[in-house]
Amino acid sequence: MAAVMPTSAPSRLLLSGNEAVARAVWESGVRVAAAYPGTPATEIIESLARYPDLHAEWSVNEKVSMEVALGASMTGARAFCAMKHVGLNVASDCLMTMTITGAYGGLVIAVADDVGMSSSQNEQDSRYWGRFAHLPILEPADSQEAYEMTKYAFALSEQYETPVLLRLTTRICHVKALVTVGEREAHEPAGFVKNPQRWVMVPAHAKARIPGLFQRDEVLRGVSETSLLNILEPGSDRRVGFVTSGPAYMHVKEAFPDAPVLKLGFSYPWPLEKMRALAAMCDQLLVVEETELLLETEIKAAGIACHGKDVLPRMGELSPQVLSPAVDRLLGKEPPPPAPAATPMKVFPRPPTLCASCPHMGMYYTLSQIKNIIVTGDIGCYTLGAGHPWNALDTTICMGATMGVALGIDKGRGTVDKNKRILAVIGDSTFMHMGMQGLLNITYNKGNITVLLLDNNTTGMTGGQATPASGKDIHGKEAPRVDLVKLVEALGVANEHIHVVDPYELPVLFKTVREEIKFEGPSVIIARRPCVLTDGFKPFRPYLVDEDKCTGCGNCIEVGCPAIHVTRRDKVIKPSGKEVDLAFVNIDNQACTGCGLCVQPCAPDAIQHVARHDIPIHIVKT
Ligand SMILES: Cc1ncc(C[n+]2csc(CCOP(=O)(O)OP(=O)(O)O)c2C)c(N)n1
Repeated sequence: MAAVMPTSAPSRLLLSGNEAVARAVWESGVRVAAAYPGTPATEIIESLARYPDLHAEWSVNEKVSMEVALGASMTGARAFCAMKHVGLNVASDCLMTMTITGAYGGLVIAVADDVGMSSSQNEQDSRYWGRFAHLPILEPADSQEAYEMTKYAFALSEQYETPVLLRLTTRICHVKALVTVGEREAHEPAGFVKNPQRWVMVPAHAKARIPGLFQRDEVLRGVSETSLLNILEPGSDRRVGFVTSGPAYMHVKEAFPDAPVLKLGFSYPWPLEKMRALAAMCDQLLVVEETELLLETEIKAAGIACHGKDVLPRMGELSPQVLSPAVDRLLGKEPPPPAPAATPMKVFPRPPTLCASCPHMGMYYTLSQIKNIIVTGDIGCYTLGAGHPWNALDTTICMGATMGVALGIDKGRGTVDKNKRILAVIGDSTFMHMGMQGLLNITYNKGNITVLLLDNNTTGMTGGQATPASGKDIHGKEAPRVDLVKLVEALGVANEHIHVVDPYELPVLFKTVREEIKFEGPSVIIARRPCVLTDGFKPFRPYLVDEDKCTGCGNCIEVGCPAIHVTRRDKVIKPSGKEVDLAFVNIDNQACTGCGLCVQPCAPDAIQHVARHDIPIHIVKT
């Protein structure tokens, strides 16, 4: 388990933006903090869980985490939830009504946009949610600001009874800097006060509160106008002035240190008078915002001329290298020719792939060998099954979509697909998050689908967080463990069509999948083996290849294990005249953990255990 955070203030700590937010949440006297993991926000709650005197939890999804935070806020406690950008889509049903009830105890929502899509299925601009939900948005530009703005957000939330959105991006979340910190302040909740007009959102009550929402917008506009978080830096080179927020501010300062800048820390509602003042002092205005053209559109609507996405890209980070040529164009300068590309270093291609011995490989190897199937996928490490060498997934949309999409294909298919079997793949954490409803929908609507539930006992993709199916809580302590077989049965799958299999046992896997796809109705195959990166995984003796026996057939390569490498290629002409490629292999026994998956398709029996004395020290766990 992670070390406990130092709580007495050493005054300066080296913190990532995520850790700085966590520190500020703790110092703000928050009692309840909830999240579902998602890059780049995951470490906020992981870090927070290491502080004392507050309840931190992994909720099953982002909507639930927001509801938990709201419930705590209703008692007057300070509350917090964190999520990645797509998580806010999931939580949005709560968000859009929570904005009407407002907050009682300070309520802050940290949302982290994956600008540049380092680990997400899409790129989204969460600033839309602030506008949509009439919520103030704060945007830090570094770790110190992440800390300070988080603290301010709780005060703002309580003063105006509004949830506050803290918009982070990957760069803020993960970059470390020194942060001056303080101590935890006591914050005792006043208690839940029954008030149906406020907390029971039936139409009559909600209608009465909506005008308050618009009034709050106006009040917050005034607050933003005078906020010290919105800084107008006059600069000396007045040819182009910049409007910017978040980490883009740092990029502007790096590229144009002498230019006037309006830095928006309180970025919504934004300060109109300060904007006018900036426009008046420079020849042209450039809005540097990641990623959509929100400010630009609103500034233009306010009658202030500006440039933005006419010269800047609408996706990815706006680094100094991106900004400089755009400003050259505004100034009528020919941008300098791009520097001659350095000869790229020859690097062996390393596409993302599953880990050596990943239990998901057994399932994907199986699927890759079965013809006439359509396989819907979902989000997790197992999304990599769409790639080489398995090419086993036909769809991937968003968390939990696999079963809805599978049912749609089942019900929508015509004669062309009539004889195809449909399978839906999902991971255990994703199943808990949003998958259960999809399965219930399949059983209720009599879908003809085989669900492959890949239970690796963790949330692998985001670094191995606990789930209700892992029997551990956020602190690594024992927690009630949901029984997936009983759960699946309760969702309407007949017991004889629920199987628990070991994904390392290929013959059993093949047989079970083949049998269940013949069945006309819903079935679930739970492939159970712990993720190789978690404590639950126990390695076996590694293997290597007897090169005298290897015939170069390449069957083992199709398993997809990165511990297998090709040592030599050749070609043979078969008696039929057909030319066949051969790939002779060996196994990196530093990486191999002895799962035995590659041994099973090896016809010449060339894969053998490493002799005991050759076992590398680092994989021998006690
Ligand atoms: C709405 C949403 N929330 C969070 C994430 C981040 N995320 C991606 S996959 C995943 C869960 C993966 O766990 P699991 O389903 O158990 O599969 P594994 O990675 O262990 O194979 C999470 C939390 C996301 N992409 N979308």
